[in-house]
Amino acid sequence: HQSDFSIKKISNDEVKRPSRKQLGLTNSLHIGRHFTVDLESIDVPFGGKWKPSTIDSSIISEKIAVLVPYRDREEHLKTFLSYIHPFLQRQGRYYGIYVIEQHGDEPLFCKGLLFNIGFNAALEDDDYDCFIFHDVDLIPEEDRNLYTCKDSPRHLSVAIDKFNYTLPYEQLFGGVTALKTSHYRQLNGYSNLFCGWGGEDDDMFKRLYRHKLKVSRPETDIARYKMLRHRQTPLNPARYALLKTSIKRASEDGLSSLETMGYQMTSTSRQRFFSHILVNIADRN
Ligand code: NGS
Repeated sequence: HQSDFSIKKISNDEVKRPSRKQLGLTNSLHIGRHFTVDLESIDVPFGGKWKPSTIDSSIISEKIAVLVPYRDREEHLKTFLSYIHPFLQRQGRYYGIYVIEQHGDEPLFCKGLLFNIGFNAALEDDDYDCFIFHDVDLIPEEDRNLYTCKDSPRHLSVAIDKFNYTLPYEQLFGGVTALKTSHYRQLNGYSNLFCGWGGEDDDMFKRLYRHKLKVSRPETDIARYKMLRHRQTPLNPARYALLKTSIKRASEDGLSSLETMGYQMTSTSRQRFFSHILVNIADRN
């Protein structure tokens, strides 16, 4: 089913968001040795949801939602969208792209909270079986890296050019991951408490451990990614302290505590290449 995903104005805050002109530019994009993609040439319905014209039941009938937490990275978002749509279409996936954008007074970027909000919003839009949690700065290089969920949660960004295509540490579960809807619920989603760079993915790894869910990974010659260059975003000063209480917090901090988090969903709308969830997060201090 396709539910109504119309704009629901909740607050009248002055909202700074990328203009359509900025997002739908006609110029071409280059990434290192990659070929060039022209965003205008991408054939996807308004709102960034797509399905193959004939669903071959021998392939996969799964519906996947790609969640992209976002703030203030227009160039990356354009590049990401220009690569991800053709990539998922070549894989013949039924998919929707959801960009969850943070605005408001909170100075730090609260990725886990945005993922949890995006998870609920995407499920209001369609009955997704599988979620891909995706950093906007990671571009998959190999079509064989199938965006799908399996019986184990999957870590997909195994080999990133920045780390010479090797895994920096065995417990890494950040960058790009794939989890079944049922697993994400079981895990109580991400912690809402990590704001600023680092740690929310390590906290998630501990949640997986707590539920005895083993991580699976594609081969390093397949799960290859290009990381787009950017300045280091402000670190989360509390991340190491928070990681000491991961297991204790897991059942109360996450999807189950979203309502207490003091954010406002400013709007949900269909943009040219994605569905947009705009969230106002107030300063926590
Ligand atoms: C760890 C961070 C993770 C992060 C990983 C790789 O140190 O959140 O580096 O980062 N953990 C803490 O800070 C506690 S990367 O270089 O890929 O951006 O994902």
